[in-house]
Amino acid sequence: KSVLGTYARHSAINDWLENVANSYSSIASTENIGSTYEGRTMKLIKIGSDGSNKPAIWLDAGIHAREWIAPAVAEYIIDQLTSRYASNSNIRKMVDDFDWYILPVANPDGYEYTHTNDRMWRKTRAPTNDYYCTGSDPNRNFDFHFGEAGTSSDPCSDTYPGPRPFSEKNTSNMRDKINALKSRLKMYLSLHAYSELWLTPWGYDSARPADYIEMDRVADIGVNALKAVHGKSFQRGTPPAILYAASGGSYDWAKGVADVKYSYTLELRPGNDCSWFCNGFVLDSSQIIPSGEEIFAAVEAVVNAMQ
Ligand code: 0X9
Ligand code: ZN
Repeated sequence: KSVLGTYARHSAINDWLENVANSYSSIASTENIGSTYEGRTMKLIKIGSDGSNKPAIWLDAGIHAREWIAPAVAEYIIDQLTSRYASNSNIRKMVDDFDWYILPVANPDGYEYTHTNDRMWRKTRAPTNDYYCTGSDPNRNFDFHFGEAGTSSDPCSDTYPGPRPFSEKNTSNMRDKINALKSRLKMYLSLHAYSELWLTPWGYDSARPADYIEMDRVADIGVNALKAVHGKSFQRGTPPAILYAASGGSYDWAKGVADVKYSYTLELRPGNDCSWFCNGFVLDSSQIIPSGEEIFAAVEAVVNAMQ
C-alpha cells in the first residue's frame, strides 16, 4: 500500500520501501543500515541505474521525530525518482548520473513515539543518565563541534546532545553508512521542519566555510526553483544568521568531517506565519504533495547546478 500523501507509521514506510524496490528492481534496492535503541530497522533505499563509482547524493529526513512533513516529502522524492524514471528524461538523467541514498526516517524510535505517546517528541528514545529524562537530540549528536553552541547539558532539554558524540544508534548508523559512501558523495541533504529555510553551512558558529560563496550560489538556484512551483519564498543563509547557532548537527558533520562538498539542511513548510493557535509541526496532510513538488524541483535544480 502506498504511503504517498499520508503520515504513515514506520513499519508501513519500511514495507513500502520494499515494494518500491521490488517494483523498480533495475534501479532501486533497499539496505538496512542498522537498528535503533528500541530495535527498529533503519531502512535506506538506493536509487540509481547501473554504473560503477558513480557520484552519489544522500538525503535523510525525520532526524527530529515530530517533523512529520520531512519523511513524507522524502517518500514523494523516492516515488518521483522511481515511478517517472521511464517516462521523464530529466528524472532519468538524475538517476543515470547519480546514485541516490535516501533514508526517509532517520529517528524511527522518536517517530513512532510521536504517533503513540507524544506528538511533540523531538529526540531519540534512548535513556540518559537522568532516570526521569529520555532521549538525546540527534541533530546535536554528530561529532563536529560537539556540545558547543545551541546545546544544553541537561538531559531533560530538547537540545541535549547526548553523553558523547554518536552515543545514539541512529546517528552512528548514519555515520557508518555515510563514511562508507564518502568518496562518492557530492551532496548531503537533510530535511527538517519548519520555517521554510534553506540552511547553508556552518550551523555551529558564524564562521564560514572557505567555499561559502559556492554553497550560497547553489542554494540560491534551489530556492528559486522552489519558488517557481507554488510561490513559496524560502529564506537562505546560515543558522547563526537566520535561525540560531546549533552545533553537532548532521550537515555540519557531513561537510566538516565526511568532506561532502555540498551540504544543506532544509526547513520545510509551513512558514512562521501561522498565528498563536497553530502548531507548525502539525501540518495538514493536504500539504504533503505540494511540499514534495516544490522540494523535488529544488533538489533537481541544485543537483544540476553542482560543479
Ligand atoms: O535545531 C535544529 O536542529 C534545526 N532546526 S529544527 O527546528 N528542525 O530543530 C536547525 C539545524 C540547523 N543545522 C545545524 N545547526 N547544524
Ligand atoms: Zn529538525
